[in-house]
Amino acid sequence: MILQEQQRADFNKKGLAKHQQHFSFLANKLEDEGVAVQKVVDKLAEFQVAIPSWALGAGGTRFGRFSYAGEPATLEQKLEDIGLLHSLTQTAGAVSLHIPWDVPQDYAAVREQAATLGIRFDAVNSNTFQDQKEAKESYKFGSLSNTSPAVREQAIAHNLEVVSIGEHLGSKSLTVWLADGSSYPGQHNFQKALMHTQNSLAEIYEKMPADWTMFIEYKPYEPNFYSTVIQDWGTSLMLANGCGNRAFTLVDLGHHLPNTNIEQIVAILMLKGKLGGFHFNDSKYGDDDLTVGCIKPYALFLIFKELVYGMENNAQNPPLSWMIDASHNLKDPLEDLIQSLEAIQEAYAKALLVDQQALEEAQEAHDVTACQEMLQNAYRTDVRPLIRQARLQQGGVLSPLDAYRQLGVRRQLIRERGLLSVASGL
Ligand code: LRH
Ligand code: MN
Repeated sequence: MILQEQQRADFNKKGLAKHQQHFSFLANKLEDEGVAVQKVVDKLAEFQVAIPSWALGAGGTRFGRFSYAGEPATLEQKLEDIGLLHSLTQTAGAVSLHIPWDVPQDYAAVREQAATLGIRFDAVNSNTFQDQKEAKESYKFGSLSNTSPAVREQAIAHNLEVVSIGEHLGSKSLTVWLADGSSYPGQHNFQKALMHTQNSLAEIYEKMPADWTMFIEYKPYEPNFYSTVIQDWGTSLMLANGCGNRAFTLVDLGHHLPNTNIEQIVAILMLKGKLGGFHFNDSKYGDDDLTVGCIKPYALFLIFKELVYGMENNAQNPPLSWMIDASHNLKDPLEDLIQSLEAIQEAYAKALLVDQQALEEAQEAHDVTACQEMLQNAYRTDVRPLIRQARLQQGGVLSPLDAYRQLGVRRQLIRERGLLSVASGL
């Protein structure tokens, strides 16, 4: 389903006057406080988040999966859905593919469709946490860290195949997440597992095109429940340093033990110039892959406060890859993604309101209360008129979720695809 320009304009007509009233009120207030409002709006307008190709259908858990009607059953239908998200929000102009869940059948056609929809190919993800039917070796006991050279070679070859698929689409980065680990004490030789992983990653890194980057994603547990080879940011950083200056860490918000100070990790990684990208989601307990900002919105704001500081002060850190990594067990996947995109833009907009210089002066003066108040004032600002203005500026709609519902998108998708179409992915 493609949304026509006129449909978006008609939809916006109703709310335009009220928006302009809200926007000018907020803009005047912020300008009085010294905020360059148009600069904030422009930054929001250029901010693009990659949509995970594996999260456009209903997700599931080991206790079951409840499919969602009208799911995209092909890569082409997934790109169509991302195109629709982008036409509504103007902030979803990229896709992150997961291989082999989304192997393009016709590269030229997929490239052309994506270009027409204004979607670029961000990082491609390898998958050595599931065995493929025709595979000679099994990843049951690990992949790049496996004690068996044959298994490691198979996993290395798969990662290089993923890179070549990405090359055909114009992607420039590979994301490696390993389920490798152990579930029982004594099962693993920790040192050998890490050395095999380092050497395997180095081999992939050496064979990647010279203009490609590697993102190494860490996770403390699941599917292994005693140890994970790449368990935390320090291990990911060490492995990235072991590969070279085109290897970086990837922070998935759900991959931290309870109460971990993720914003401090972000600050350290940016200072070291080794933060490559993000997988945005939210969680209450484990890697719950819930809608961004639905459980800990203040924590997300604090993370963006460090990202804004880093983007202004750490030229040594490359531009970041922004991606969502969520799983939709209960809600319409597209509505869930619209909510996540809104929450990400909101956290970013609030972080852009922080007067970094005034904050630094208060920090130097140990005026703790003033430091806290500056952050909370920014966080307590309703920035939604700024986000709407950025969308409007790019040709999007004022309220994507309302438009999605009022335009009956899901009903249309069900008419086109039927009730039983199932999307590949998690
Ligand atoms: C692992 C992970 C990783 C993906 C997978 C779909 O939990 O976050 O990023 O490969 O989810
Ligand atoms: Mn992830």
